[in-house]
Amino acid sequence: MSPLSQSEDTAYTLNDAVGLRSAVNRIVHDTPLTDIHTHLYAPAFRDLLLWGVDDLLTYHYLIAEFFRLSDMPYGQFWALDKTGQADAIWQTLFIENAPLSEACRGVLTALHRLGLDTSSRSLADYRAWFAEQDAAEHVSRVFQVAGIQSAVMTNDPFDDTERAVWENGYEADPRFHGVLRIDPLLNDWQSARPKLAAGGYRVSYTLDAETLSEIRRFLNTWAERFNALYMAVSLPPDFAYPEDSARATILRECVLPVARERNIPFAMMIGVTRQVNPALRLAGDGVGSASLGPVERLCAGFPDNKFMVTMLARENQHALCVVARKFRNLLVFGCWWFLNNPSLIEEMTRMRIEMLGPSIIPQHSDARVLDQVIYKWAHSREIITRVLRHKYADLLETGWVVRESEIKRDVEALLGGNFWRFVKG
Ligand code: HDL
Ligand code: ZN
Repeated sequence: MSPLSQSEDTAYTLNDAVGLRSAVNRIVHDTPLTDIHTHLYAPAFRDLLLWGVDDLLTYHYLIAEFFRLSDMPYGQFWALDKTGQADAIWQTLFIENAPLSEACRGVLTALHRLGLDTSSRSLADYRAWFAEQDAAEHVSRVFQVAGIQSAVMTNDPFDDTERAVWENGYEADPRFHGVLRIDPLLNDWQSARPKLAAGGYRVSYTLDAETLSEIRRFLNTWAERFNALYMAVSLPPDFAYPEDSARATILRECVLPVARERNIPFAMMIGVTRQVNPALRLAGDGVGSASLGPVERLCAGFPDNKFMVTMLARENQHALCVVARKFRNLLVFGCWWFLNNPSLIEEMTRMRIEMLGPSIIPQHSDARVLDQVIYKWAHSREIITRVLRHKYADLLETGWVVRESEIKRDVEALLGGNFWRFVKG
C-alpha cells in the first residue's frame, strides 16, 4: 500500500460518518483479495477445473437441498448425467420452489454478475453462453469480476488424477497457489500406507523410526513439488491431541517438524463428520461440535509452529476466538461450509473483530466451481463492509479520527495481507 500524503489522506471524524461509510464501501469493494482455501484448479489441470452453469447447479450443496424437495430416488438421480442432474435441480429448486437458500441465491448472483439475464430463467441460454467461453479466458474474467488476485488450491498427492498432472510437469499459473492436503495420511494411515509404499517410500504399518523418516520425506517431496503455502487437514469432532494414535504420532513426529523446517503453517479444519448419509456422496458429510483442547495444546506445545484453524460448528466459534487471544501462532480463518451463510458470516465476523481486532482471515470461498467465487465473495464483501462500517463508526463515537490510509491498510490485511505475512513470516 503506497502511503497517501497528509493532504490526500482523508481523515474521517464523527461529523463525516457518511464519508466514512462510502470510503469503507469503496475500499472493500475495490481491494483485490487472496482466497486462501478453494478446491479450484489452474486451467492446466483441465477437467479438474469445474466451471459453467451445469457445474454450478450440481454443486453438492444444491444436491443436498434438491433431495429435500424432490422424491426422486437417490439411484435415479445418480444415474442421470450432469446435464440431467442440473435439469432436475434447476426445475426443483429454481422453478417449482423459490431459490431462497444461499447456495441457490449464489448461482443467480454468479450468472447475473457475468451479465446473464436471470429473469429469462432460460437454462438453455445460460448453457449456450458458457459453451462459447474459453476456460483460460473465463478464469481471467471470473477473477476480475470477483476481485481475486490469488486463489489457493487444495492439492492432494493421494488423488491419482491430480498427481498425474504434477508428475507430468505442471507449469505454474501465478494466480494459483499450492497447498499440501494430507487427510488420508492423518485420518486413515492403514489405507494411506500402501499408497506411500507404491510411491517408493519404505513405510510399514508400525510407525517405527524409518517409517516416520519416510513419511517426512513424502511430506517434503510433495510440499516442494506443490510449492505448498501450508499443509492442511480436515478433522472429525472427536479430534484429540495428545493421544495414543497413528494420527497423533504422525502429527508430532512428521507433520509439525516438516512444517517448522519449511516455515509453513499447518491448517486444521475441525468438526466434519464424514458421510453421515453416504447416499448423498460428496453432499453426505455432517458437522459436530469439537473440543478446543487439542488446539490449545498444539499451539502451546509447538510454539515454533504456525497454525491456521477453522471450525465447522457454530458453537465452537467463540471458544476458537478465545484460544486465538492466547496464542499468536494461531490464525483463525474463514466461515467454513455450513457456516458460509450471511447470518453466520455476520455473527462470526463481528465476534472475531470484537475479540481479535484485524488479526484474522475473515473468509475463504471453499469454491469447487470457478464461477462460485463471484457470489461467495460478493456476498461476503457486503457483510465484511457492513461490520467494518459499524466498527469504524464506533471509533468515531470516541472522538477517534479514522484515516482513509488506515482503512486501506486494514482491509488489505483482512483480504490477504494477514495470510501472506503469516505464511511468509
Ligand atoms: O474438507 C474440505 O476442504 C471441505 O471444504 C469439503 O471439501 C466440503 O465438501 C466442501 O466443499 N465444503 O465447502
Ligand atoms: Zn474445502
